[in-house]
Amino acid sequence: TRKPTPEDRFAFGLWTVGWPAQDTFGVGTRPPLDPVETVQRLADLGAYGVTFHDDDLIPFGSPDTERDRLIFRFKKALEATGMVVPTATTNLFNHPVFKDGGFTSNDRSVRRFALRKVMRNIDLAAELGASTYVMWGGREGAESDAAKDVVAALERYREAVDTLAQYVTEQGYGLRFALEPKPNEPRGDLLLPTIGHALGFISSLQYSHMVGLNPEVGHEQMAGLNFVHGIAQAMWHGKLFHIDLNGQRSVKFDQDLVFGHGDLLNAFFLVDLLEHGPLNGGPAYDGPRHFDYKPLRTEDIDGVWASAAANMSTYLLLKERAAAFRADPEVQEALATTRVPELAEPTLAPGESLQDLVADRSAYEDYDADAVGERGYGVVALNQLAVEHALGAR
Ligand code: 3MF
Ligand code: MG
Ligand code: MG
Ligand code: MG
Repeated sequence: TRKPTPEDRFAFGLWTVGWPAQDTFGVGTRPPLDPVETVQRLADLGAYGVTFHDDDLIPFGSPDTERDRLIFRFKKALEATGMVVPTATTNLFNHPVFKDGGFTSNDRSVRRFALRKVMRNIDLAAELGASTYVMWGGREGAESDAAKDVVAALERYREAVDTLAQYVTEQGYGLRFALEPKPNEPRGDLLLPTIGHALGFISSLQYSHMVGLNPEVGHEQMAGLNFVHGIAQAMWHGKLFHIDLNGQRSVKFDQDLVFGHGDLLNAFFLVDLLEHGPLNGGPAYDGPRHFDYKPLRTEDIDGVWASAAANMSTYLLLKERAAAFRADPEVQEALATTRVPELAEPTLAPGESLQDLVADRSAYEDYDADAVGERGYGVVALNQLAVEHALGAR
């Protein structure tokens, strides 16, 4: 195992370790956790940050005096431990009022209530020094194609995000938004189901410069997608503002397993990409390493803290393995064989015009496509080197 330090910038949502493990088929198996205890325990384990939905910290409908009291003791725990709040978010999915959505409910009064609920927690997020505000549209979706005008819903979603960005701008808060895509669950189909859908949506915003993504490992994998590819595209757009790390075993219900307890090899390449940036150079990820997982329902409270530690240890172990992979001269050689560095070369030469390309007989008329088609890329050998590094065999 590896023990983290605050410099590793590991963060957890209050709702992760605090999940009492109720599910669709059974009641909770653990008592609720006090957020103050969570902050202390996570600090002891070496995390640097804690994140929350408004309702994780202040139960829905609490009177103002109770709200003030809960915030006060949470702040004291942060001060005592040195823990930070890098990110906050809003619960727009638990209360029955949101059963048809928050920003995209057919009921206009619900949409207005949702906006005000978010604004209120944005004020708290700014006060606590958060720099990212996450928005996961848990109830933004439908089960029936008859009951939701998806085009109108997207228009309302856009209105909501732009209105909140305007609010942040006018208040002078140093916050950016990170949208979290998910294909389904709890709704039958969710809006902004994947990284790609969300990127397209962001480009339609008036405040698009303030809005990026908070992709979650399991969410893309629930859609059968390659998470590393999704993260690479988010990076390419400059939109990887935040990340939710966890594990998922294939296309099924949202498992929220410990990081690395799903597709371990994809997790290895993910850590490599986050820590080192793309193979041919480019910025690494510099945000919090945030875990959004659920301790298994089988676990007692000791198992909860063991699972929190497991997330961080697995990340650090993969980070070590990824560093060894990058530093290995055999890997560098294998990368050259597969022509990975060549992909960084522009397809047209510097200064080459379109006319030059059309006139270049070596590019087409004299090109020996059959000979090039016969050549192998050595991908399996390279991949095996990665597997051996991931297994600690090199
Ligand atoms: C659900 C999620 C959410 C979001 C959270 C913060 C409850 O699958 O992943 O966790 O991450 O709302 O954005
Ligand atoms: Mg999940
Ligand atoms: Mg999440
Ligand atoms: Mg999730």
